[in-house]
Amino acid sequence: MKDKVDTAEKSQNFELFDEIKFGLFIHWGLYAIPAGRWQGEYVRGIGEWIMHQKEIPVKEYGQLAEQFNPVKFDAAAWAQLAEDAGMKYMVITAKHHDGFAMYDSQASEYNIVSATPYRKDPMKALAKACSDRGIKFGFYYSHAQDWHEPNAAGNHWDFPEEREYGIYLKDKAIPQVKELLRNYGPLFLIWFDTPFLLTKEDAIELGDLVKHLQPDCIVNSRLGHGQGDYEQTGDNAIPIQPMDEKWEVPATLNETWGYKTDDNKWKSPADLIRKLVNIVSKGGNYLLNVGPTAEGIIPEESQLILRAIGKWLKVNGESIYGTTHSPFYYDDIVWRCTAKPGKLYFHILNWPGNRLDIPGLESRVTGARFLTNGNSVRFSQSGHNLSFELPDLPLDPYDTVLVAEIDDEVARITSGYRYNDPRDVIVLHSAESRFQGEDLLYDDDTESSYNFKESSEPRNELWWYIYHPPEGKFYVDVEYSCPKRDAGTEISFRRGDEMLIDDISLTGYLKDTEGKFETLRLGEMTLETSRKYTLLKCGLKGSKSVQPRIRKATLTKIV
Ligand code: JFZ
Repeated sequence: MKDKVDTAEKSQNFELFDEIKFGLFIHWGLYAIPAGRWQGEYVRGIGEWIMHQKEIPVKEYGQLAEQFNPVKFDAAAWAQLAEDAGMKYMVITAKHHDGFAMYDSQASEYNIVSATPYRKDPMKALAKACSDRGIKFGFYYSHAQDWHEPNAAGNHWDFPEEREYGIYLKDKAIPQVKELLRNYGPLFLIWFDTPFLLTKEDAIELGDLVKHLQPDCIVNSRLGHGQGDYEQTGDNAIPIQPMDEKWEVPATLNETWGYKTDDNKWKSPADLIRKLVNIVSKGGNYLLNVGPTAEGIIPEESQLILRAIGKWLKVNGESIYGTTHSPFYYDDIVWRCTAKPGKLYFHILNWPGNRLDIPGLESRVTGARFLTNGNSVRFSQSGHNLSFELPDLPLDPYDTVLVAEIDDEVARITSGYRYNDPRDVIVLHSAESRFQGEDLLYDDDTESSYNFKESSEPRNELWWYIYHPPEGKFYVDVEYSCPKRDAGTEISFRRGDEMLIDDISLTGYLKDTEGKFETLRLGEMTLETSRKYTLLKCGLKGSKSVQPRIRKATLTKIV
């Protein structure tokens, strides 16, 4: 990772970022007023994009400011929610793509203090409430897209002309980033986004500006052009194996970032806790989003979900905070592992019955217990095979954590089982994919996804992110089941790049599997190491009903 702002090693915040794992993302702005409806009509897509989606003129959208009066906003309550959820940092939209500053800005009149009846700066209160509770505080700042400005990226309906990004950068983005760094105390991080238009020099300039004003403040990689301190993936996109570099998954609780009245597709605490564990076990952080209303209220559902996660973390936090990623490669979805010096935490996500087998550990286990109740766990170890005796049922509905003490500070793993050992077979579990589209469902019993309804954008697909992909040619096999009436459904398996553009596509046709799961070879596909990651997508076409199921895809190296 050359070319990065070279401060990561020195930054205390970066070290801390790696320890604290779990944060609260907040998307709050004028878009909370329409809340996903415009002129009485439901608007598709993420709520904070409504201006873009409906191509609302600046003049018209700007009038929303006159109504923005979040009298119920309570900074202490928001920070308290983060604390209750077990979250250790908070990132809030200082200015999103709509260009409206949610803080007191001298650089632009288009801000909450100058342009709304509220007339106060909620960010001041929030920065303080977080600091009072020891929660690290940072800002999201849209540095490239600004639909209010003729020279920024994004607004082609008011400003169809050529733009000069440099003007916007100099007149608005840089002055505002300076304000944020100067007026809100020490910032933990700045979260830039969608780096369109800006050159590498622009990205370096902004990055340097942050480090100049606050050397310890960290910056995410959406600053652009390979700059920034750490990577982040897309919404709920989780890499399939552990990685050494630091990364973060920003994710929604429903399907929008900014508040939308009609979005009730809440994820369950179970799903989110498992994702948190999965992410942390692979070396990432989880930044979970809430979208407060225009009155300043965080939706009740979001609060309930977050507090349920916090309850689990109260008991099991030891296995999350301050841990390092799994030393093991993952072949299945039964368990995940986090580590501390002399300890391995096995997170049992899919109960395997009375025994948990872990292959590949060279270190000797000296003791094991469940985190939930402290009861010791019987185990046996011979060679590199370790087995734990388990009760019939999980002790925790989400994730039963088992702590094993080992006789090494850092676990020694058998060659071939290490997290970064190259593999000739890559298994892509449905359960580990990102569900793209709004309809997909998952069934625990058959470990398969279903409900691949025909839809336009976004399509219903499973997406897998393979970071550091091995090089070579692979057979692509898909394990699926399909009832008679859906026989003939087309299945596609596509390779995409970081810009989500497909460059290879394989297709096949499902047959009636008479209720069983079968494997279909779709063809051959090449993977290249040169990419940051390989994105693989699998979807169905022409499925009239919701019945075909996909359990997993397997890539097998052709030698
Ligand atoms: C961006 C924003 O456009 C969106 O409104 C929200 O703020 C979100 C957190 O970030 O959307 C993105 C940007 C990048 C990816 C996905 C969504 N990505 O790289 O997959």
